[in-house]
Amino acid sequence: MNLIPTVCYMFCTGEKLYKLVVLSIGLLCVLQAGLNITLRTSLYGCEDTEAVLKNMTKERDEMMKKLTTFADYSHQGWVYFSGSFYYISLEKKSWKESRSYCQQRNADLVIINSREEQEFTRRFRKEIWIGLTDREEEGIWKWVDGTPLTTRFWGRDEPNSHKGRDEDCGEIKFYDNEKSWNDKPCDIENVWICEMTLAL
Ligand code: 2F8
Ligand code: CA
Repeated sequence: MNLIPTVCYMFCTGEKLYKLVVLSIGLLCVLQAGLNITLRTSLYGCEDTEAVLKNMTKERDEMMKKLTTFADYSHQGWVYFSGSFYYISLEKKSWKESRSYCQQRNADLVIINSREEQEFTRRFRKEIWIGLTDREEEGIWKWVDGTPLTTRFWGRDEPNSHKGRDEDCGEIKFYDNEKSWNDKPCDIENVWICEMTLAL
């Protein structure tokens, strides 16, 4: 059967031609709508994949950074304990110089804010500078990050500004006792502990 004359017989005159045009437009619209939906779905899918990939890359980079920090500090003799790295010095310095040493290494003198951390620092059994001072205002003891003292481990009768001297810096002295802190003149030379808190 010859198709062209047949189709023409069905549609190519008057009202029939009009119907063919309307039908074609209708079909095109349906086709277009289908295409739009398909394209949108696949494009949104791409965006999602891209976002997931971006997130995974970010997480991987952060993890790598943490691992590198961990390796670097451990390699340089720092000890990890409960979310922080600690460095106990071999030499002795004044409180201020000790603090500078820590600050140059992205750390500060140790801030003791739990019994566990107190036990950890005490076990080194030395007279050690800690990050505690009342230099700004006599009698108002603050940690080096500006936070006030809440958990206290002062030794018996301490702090006492012994013999009326300025004892504005905190040390661990009576390490045989949990109550081991003492106030001492800041220019005396001690060993010290730095703390570098990890943002985990
Ligand atoms: O070196 C200062 C230090 O001297 C004494 O300890 C050995 C004082 N202790 C007492 O008086 C009990 C500390 O308070 C003082 O800081
Ligand atoms: Ca004292």
